[in-house]
Amino acid sequence: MPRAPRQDPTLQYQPEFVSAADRQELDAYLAALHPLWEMRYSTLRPPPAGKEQRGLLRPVYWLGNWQFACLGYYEPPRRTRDCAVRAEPFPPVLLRLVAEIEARVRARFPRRDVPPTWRLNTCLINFYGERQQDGKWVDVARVGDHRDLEPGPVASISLGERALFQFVQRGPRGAGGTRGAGGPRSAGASPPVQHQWLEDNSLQIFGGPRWKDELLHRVQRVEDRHKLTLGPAIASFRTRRINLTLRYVPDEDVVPFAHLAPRARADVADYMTELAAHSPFFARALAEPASAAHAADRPPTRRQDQRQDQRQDRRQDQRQDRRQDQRQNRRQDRPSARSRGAT
Ligand SMILES: O=C(O)CCC(=O)C(=O)O
Repeated sequence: MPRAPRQDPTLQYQPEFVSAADRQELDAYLAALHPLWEMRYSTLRPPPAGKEQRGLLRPVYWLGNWQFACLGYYEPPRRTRDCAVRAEPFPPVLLRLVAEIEARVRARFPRRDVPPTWRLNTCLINFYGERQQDGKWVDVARVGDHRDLEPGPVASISLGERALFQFVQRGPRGAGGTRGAGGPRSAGASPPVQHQWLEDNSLQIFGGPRWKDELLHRVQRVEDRHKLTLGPAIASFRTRRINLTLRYVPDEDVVPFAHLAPRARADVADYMTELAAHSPFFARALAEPASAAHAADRPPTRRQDQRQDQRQDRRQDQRQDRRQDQRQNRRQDRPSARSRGAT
């Protein structure tokens, strides 16, 4: 299996990125978090046609903005409203690490691959491990094939047991995933085109059209060599790896909980209540009165919900068709590798 090309600035790997002192600070910060087990779809209505309700494979915590799975993940230009809910700021140790990563990206990435306003203002913290289900411990330490749709490079810091991270070709339309902490396709379906073992304290950065758009990525498995139990304590779960994925969501797309549309607010109210029980930030957000813009709105009826889902599905299909046509046209216009070499 090919390893990451070392000269490509849009795919970087650095072992031992996190110093011992920063690691200690990170561990203390993480140990005090209260991650959530989210459901993939809203529990207030049936899942979209052809989809099944399910829990995510792992508990998560978001910083900067929280992309609740049931609101659909941030997916510009299709979905940018009411899906990135303002969340707690980064702790000082993460701000320092982020400054270093941003400087590295600006120094090494081609300018065309870094949007002018790009900065790492969003962090998804994934907790990987095994879960107790019906009295048995079940390994759920993986993520299915998906893309991260936020604009610009994505960086990820790995802590704990090492993980096998793979890039894979996108499958035929409809078969491959777009997004999701949990992944629409199970890990392992298609052969990898690139892999990297992500070690304890390492940093990986990827961006540009190849790694962000053309390929999907996944976490195939996480080793269990050291029998680690990382904090925080999570009921019926043993964490052996924590990954912090850093991304960029434009500020104008991050919405305070009080400004969410009524349907979205209702969808995430229980999660907000759970978060608020452990976090002054979320307690304040929950106590804020709903924005005047939405206070008078009624939640949509079930039929309106269904129509909206259908419209979104249709628009996504049309966009995928267009993208596929464009790719095909580009391929036809392009001289083949051999003919390029001959000119
Ligand atoms: O855990 C990792 O290394 C990657 C996580 C990931 O792919 C994601 O959060 O989108």
